[in-house]
Amino acid sequence: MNTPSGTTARLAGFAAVAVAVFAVALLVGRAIGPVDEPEAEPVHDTHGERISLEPAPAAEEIPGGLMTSQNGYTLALTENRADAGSAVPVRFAIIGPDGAPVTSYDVQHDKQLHLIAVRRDFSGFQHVHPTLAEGVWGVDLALTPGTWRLFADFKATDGPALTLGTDLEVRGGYQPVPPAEESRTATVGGYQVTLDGDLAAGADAKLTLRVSKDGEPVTDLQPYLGAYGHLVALRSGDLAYLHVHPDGEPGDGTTQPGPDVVFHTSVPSAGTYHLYLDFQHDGVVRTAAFTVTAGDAAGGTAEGTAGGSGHGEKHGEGSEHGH
Ligand SMILES: [Cu+2]
Repeated sequence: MNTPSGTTARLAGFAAVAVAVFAVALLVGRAIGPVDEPEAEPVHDTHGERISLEPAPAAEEIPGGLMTSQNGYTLALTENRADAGSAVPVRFAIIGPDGAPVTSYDVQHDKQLHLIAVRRDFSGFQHVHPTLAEGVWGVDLALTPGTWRLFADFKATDGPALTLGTDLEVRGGYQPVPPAEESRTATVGGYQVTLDGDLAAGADAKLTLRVSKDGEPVTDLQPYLGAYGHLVALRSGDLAYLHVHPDGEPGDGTTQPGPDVVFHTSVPSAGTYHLYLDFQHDGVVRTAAFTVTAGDAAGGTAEGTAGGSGHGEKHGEGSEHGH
């Protein structure tokens, strides 16, 4: 099967890939930065060869969470297998460029490290803040059987802001849930949250999340980790991770504590995204979940969204967790 010419073709293919990877590395090196900081405008090369109607190379917008190791830092679970349960201890370390667990972190959004855990079929989501003891982070997670993706969002002192991802296999009878339908209304703990706005690949999108309770707009949201809301977007398929913070900050004189929380974000490609909004009210942090489809860069809507918004019968799942 491996004829010499086939081998040559394959080698040529590898060379092309190597060049592409190198280009990606360059682009990432330039574009890298905290994914969660709202940028005034998306990073776009304005050199002549890129001013065209062709879609820009995807490499420009490589999101976080896809890699276990990056820039010399590695997310290492103490054990990558776990039992199911409502409070399963999970421990991990961030191994630094020197091969030792990182013990010094910069605080970002009130915490040294943010851990997001999501089952790969999107049937579970947790955003928690582990505690650090001698380089080892520990936290209890509520885990159901299946494969969970864990995202560690952190900045080691003197290191870059990173989001690393790794898988945790949870034992037991795994029942994958059906793919979520488009859903722009979430009900959680007596609250209803609606999502307005459309995602488009490579283009800035304004998303407005409105929180109400018993039919009344909630106008006294509480700051949670320095904002009235935190939005995590995960791409269907590979769980590429985007962490978005809203426009304005509590106490800045203009930002209202609800009912609307406004986000600006740009997703890297067309397709389905799962969005999770953390918000705090009456001392409890709740998570509202949505599923939306991003259109292509030209502003069109990807196929499969003919049902339109608000059509899905299946409302976003929600969760409550105290902090
Ligand atoms: Cu966090």
